[in-house]
Amino acid sequence: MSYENIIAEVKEQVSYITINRPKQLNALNKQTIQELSSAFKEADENDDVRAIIVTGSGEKAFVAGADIKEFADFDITQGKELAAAGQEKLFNLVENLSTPTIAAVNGFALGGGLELAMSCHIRVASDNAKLGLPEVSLGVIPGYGGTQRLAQLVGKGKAMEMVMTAGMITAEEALQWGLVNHVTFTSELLSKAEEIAKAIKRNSPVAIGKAIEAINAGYIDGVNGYNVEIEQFGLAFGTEDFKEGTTAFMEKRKAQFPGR
Ligand code: DAK
Repeated sequence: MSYENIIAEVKEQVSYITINRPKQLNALNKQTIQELSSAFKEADENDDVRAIIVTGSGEKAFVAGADIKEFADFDITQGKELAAAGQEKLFNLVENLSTPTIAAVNGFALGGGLELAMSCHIRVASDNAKLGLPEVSLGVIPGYGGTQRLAQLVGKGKAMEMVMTAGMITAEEALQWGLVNHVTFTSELLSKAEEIAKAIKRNSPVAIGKAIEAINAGYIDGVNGYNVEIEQFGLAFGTEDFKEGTTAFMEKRKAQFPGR
């Protein structure tokens, strides 16, 4: 599929999705959210793709937030509808993909940009990255899952402070707070994300999908994560990947997982 605001390509079983509006610091307008949604779905449905890396074009920003010019004149109903649609279409979609997603945060990750990074399963940041949820400085609150996912990642107290002050934290602080998994020099950001993707590629994609589902289940209200784990654990025994993984171990060779 061809896109206007993003670049999507697959190399060596990794899907690279690059948000490409550098003049607007890759701000997320409606069309970009739609394109990202399609690209993530397309990558997840491609059996050849074992990991997805999402990043921003240029050296300055991952994503500097939702496009302020677009939502400036919204009313209450539009705000609510668009938050619900956006969460469903992109942010919840990404969090629940069975293909691992890695955000390579190359600069500003603000508002909707940080919310996108937080929807991903893993985050790597360049040392010049600045992260924040500045929504209250505009008179709104984070609307793409930020109030929930930030508290899950850094704890309630730090989330409260970040949201209320609308301040930005550095990559190093984000690392200390557990908001990102790794910090690298800017020039090494993509290779660090690729190194993680490479390690993931060695393992069973079916088992990874089940593990993602079980981990996420613990954060869904009313769902018992342990029960989901038991269910998914049991189902794993019926997969070709399980047969291949155990056979390869006994034959002292590397497993070649069929992904079924
Ligand atoms: N939206 C639109 N344009 C943006 C933008 C954004 N979020 N961020 C930057 N730009 C544009 C600037 O307007 C500027 O465009 P020109 O003036 O050159 O045409 C260009 O990108 C370069 O930006 P600056 O000149 O400002 O660059 P600086 O290096 O001086 O500053 C900055 C970088 C990141 C500190 C600054 O650009 C900045 O403060 N940007 C805004 C950050 C921000 O507040 N982001 C929005 C967070 S709130 C919703 C759901 C969710 C949300 C909203 C609605 N609904 C469901 C309705 C979420 C909201 C947010 O994300």
